Formats: sequence, structure tokens, C-alpha cells
Amino acid sequence: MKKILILNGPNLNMLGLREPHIYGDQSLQDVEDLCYETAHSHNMKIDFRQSNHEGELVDWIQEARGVQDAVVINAAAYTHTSVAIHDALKLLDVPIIEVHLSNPKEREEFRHHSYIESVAKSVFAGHGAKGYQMAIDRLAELLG
Ligand code: CA2
Repeated sequence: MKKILILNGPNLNMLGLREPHIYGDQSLQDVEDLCYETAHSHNMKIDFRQSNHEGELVDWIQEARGVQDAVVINAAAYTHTSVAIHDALKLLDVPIIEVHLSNPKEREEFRHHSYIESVAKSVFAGHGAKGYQMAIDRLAELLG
């Protein structure tokens, strides 16, 4: 059974509580449930995590080496700032998919640059929680 690590960055634990017009009204638990159902339908296993700490995300990415078959990451604000997460992802030799609930390229200019996209096989942005589902479907194709 293929294993997918799904990482969520800072403040995504607050999902559904504020700014539903930008991020939707689903909670992070709802997103996890959707990921679980999607992965289950492909006979894949997920490890779904969230952290507000850059170093913890880096640790989890390092620990994925040789353990996980793919990574889905919504690095949230660290998308636009973190060379450390970029470098950690670069050390992996499994497919990486970048996901965003909103489309950062259509928002403030400081969200336009992503340190993740150059190491990602695909990016799904602006589809809300469904973007996570799209990422898992894509990985099911890639991992065969
Ligand atoms: O659209 C996305 O998924 C983002 O990764 C979300 C980040 C943002 O910094 C990125 O530019 C795009 C922000 C996550 C904050 O989540 C909140 C959830 C509820 C209320 C307020 C913020």
C-alpha cells in the first residue's frame, strides 16, 4: 500500500473559523476526512499533519525519506518565505504536490512567489479543499 505524507503549515489549524470567503468553511478535520476517503478509494494510506513551526515541518520532511511514497504540502505562509522547506523537499526522491486552498497568484503580490513550486510535480491552487483530493488523485496516477 502506497503511503502519502500530507503536510499543512501555519494557521491552517484555524481553517473554517475565519475568512471563509477566502479559504472556505471546511475545518482542517474536514480536509483530513476528505483526504482519508480519497486515499482509501485508491488503496493508499495517508499521514496527515499540521504544524505552526517551520523546523517541525523540516523534521517531518526529513523523516519521510525512505518511508513515504509521496508528499502533498500546503506550506501556507512558509510557501512564500521558506528556503529551509524548499531545501528539505529537494532531498526527497518521491513526487511532491503543492496545494493551496486559495490561488496565491491572484492575491497580494507577496504571495506570488512560491519556494515549493520548483520542487513540485504539480500545483493545485484555488480549488478549496478539493485541491487536496485532486493532489491525491494525481498521485494515484503517478504511483500507478
Ligand atoms: O490558500 C492557501 O492554502 C494558503 O496556503 C493559505 C495560507 C496563505 O498564507 C497562503 O498564501 C495561501 C494561510 C493559511 C491561513 O489559514 C487561515 C485559516 C483560517 C483563518 C485565517 C487563516
